Amino acid sequence: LKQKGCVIWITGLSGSGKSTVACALSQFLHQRGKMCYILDGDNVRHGLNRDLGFKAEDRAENIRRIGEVAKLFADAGVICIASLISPYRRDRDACRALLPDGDFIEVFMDVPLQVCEARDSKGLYKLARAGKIKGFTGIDDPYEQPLNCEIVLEHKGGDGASPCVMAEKVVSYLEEKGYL
Ligand code: GGZ
Repeated sequence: LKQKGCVIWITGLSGSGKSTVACALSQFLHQRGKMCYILDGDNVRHGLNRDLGFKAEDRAENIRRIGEVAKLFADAGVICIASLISPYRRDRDACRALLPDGDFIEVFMDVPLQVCEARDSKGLYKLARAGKIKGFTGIDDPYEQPLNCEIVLEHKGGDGASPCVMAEKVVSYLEEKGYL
């Protein structure tokens, strides 16, 4: 009996917590004996996508390739978690169109820019504000938030929503839809 694969596509600003939620989610899925695999933009850019930068056409190609690879994983029955900024709606929609209805689950990290910027774990926002990185998403490059995504993970002040709580919300969705 083949397990049912799908793609969990996590989109949001740099520093919004995509990778952290992806990691927590993959741990929950492993605990349940489900095969899953994380395709993280930042990691894939070191290998498969090392020829790509951050102009719109390069981001589009980064997203396209990750979408195609994610589809292969889903075809193989794996839950593939893709976490990348994927700032353009049309690029995300093109990935959605690769998969059968329901198998592309778009998750929006709804975290205000100010919160991401205050975290600035890699110091990239500071560099972008100083003009040392050009075309940084949210600063001088666009981010188009989803209009009709399957799941919204909202930032709440204080200890409102930890990465684990957010990942559990995705797990519940997968249960509800019969992927778990
Ligand atoms: C956005 C950039 C940029 C620019 C470098 N704009 O927080 P991070 O550091 O670790 O993750 C970001 C990563 C974005 O790669 P993605 O593949 O997710 O982007 S996209 O989906 O738009 O193709 C950030 C770092 O790379 N980074 N320059 N100009 N983020």
